[in-house]
Amino acid sequence: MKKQNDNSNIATVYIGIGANLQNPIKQLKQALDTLNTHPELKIIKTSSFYRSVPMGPQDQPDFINAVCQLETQLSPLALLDCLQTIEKQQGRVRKAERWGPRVLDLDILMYNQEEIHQERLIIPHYGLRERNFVILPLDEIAPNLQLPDGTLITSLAENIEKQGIERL
Ligand code: ROI
Repeated sequence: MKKQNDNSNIATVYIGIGANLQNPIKQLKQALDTLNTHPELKIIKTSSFYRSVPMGPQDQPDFINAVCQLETQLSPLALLDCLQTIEKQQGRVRKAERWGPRVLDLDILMYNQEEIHQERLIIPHYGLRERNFVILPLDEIAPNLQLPDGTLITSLAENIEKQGIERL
């Protein structure tokens, strides 16, 4: 029998987007355009853009950050491949320097309520709880979102440092 309206395998995913080189606002817009036109992805919501001071080495430009909510039938690893392809298309070169500047960073923050510990992929994203440039935009679009352990995004947002980040 033909399946109709079967959305049981559609995942709700949150993606973090960051850039601090080569006109970062343009890089974010272009990445969102690419995500939006990808046949396997559907953008449901996008946060405002935020300007944030760099976490890590300070001798690099400020970042522009945002998050978006997507629906997809791609598996976590297929989605990771897709995001890494977009990063490469926009000229990202992986450098040896840890936490250095980048043209575009696309991170899977959450994939449904799943916890994934694989060599290539840790979900929820390992830095999520500590990074105001992730938590504040997430709180803007999904305050009621819960981490797999039940922590509410909005309670993380209440307690996070708000210096060094500005909503644009
Ligand atoms: N710092 C900020 N503010 N925003 C980022 O997206 C970001 N990404 C990174 C490092 C270099 C850790 N610092 C960042 O990868």
